[in-house]
Amino acid sequence: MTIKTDNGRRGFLKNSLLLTATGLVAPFMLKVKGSSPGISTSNENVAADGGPFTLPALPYDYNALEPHIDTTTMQIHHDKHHAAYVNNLNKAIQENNLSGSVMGPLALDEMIKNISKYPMAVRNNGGGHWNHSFFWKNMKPNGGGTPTGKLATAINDVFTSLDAMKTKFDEAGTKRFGSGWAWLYVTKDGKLDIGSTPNQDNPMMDISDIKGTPILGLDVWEHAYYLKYQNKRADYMNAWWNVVNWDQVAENYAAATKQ
Ligand code: MN3
Repeated sequence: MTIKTDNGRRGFLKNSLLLTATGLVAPFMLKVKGSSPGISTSNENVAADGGPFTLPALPYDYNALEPHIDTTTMQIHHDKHHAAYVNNLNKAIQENNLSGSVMGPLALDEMIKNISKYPMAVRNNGGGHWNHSFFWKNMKPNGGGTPTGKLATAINDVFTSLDAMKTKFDEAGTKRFGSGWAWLYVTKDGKLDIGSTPNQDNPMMDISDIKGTPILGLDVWEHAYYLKYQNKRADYMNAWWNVVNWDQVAENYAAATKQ
């Protein structure tokens, strides 16, 4: 009986310590919950690890992009791959004592733009976090179709037609050897261009061969398509145009050409 009581006390003390720890990160967790209306519970796992960065919830259900992007791929891609980038970014921030200078999404942008000053783990995982957060918003259920307004005009001016732009974009993605991303981006001169980056790099990074502000990006890592499309990256890219969120791309274009 005595031993049981001791265990009970120890258990109580342990729980109290956990509660204290939870109390310390409570504002952080509340922020996560507030920014993710009713989709994934995986956010809380990431928040529990601590660190300045959190996994954003998908802006739609896992199955929302079927049949073009399958449910299981979306679950693994978001809950495992993107979550791992966030966790490993937080770890890299802690291990390199960078926490004082990194406080949120705006800081992530600044970090990405000056990535040559950071360790490789920050480049890979910070890039992974930025790219995937951007990628989810670039898609939506019943997407596809054609862009309108200034974006449509700019695409026609630079590439002659939407189809010609898609062909160039598809080439950038299929020709990327190994893992990487295809991008439609705005250059410093305010012009549209297309290119690709390796690994988790992107055109905002100061080390990138192509430079500018991304307005549309496609993940061509095998983890993004292998379950449904196996080795057929071109088929995946072709299907992906059916879920592109052109309203979001137009917003990105407006923001990128304002500066
Ligand atoms: Mn990915």
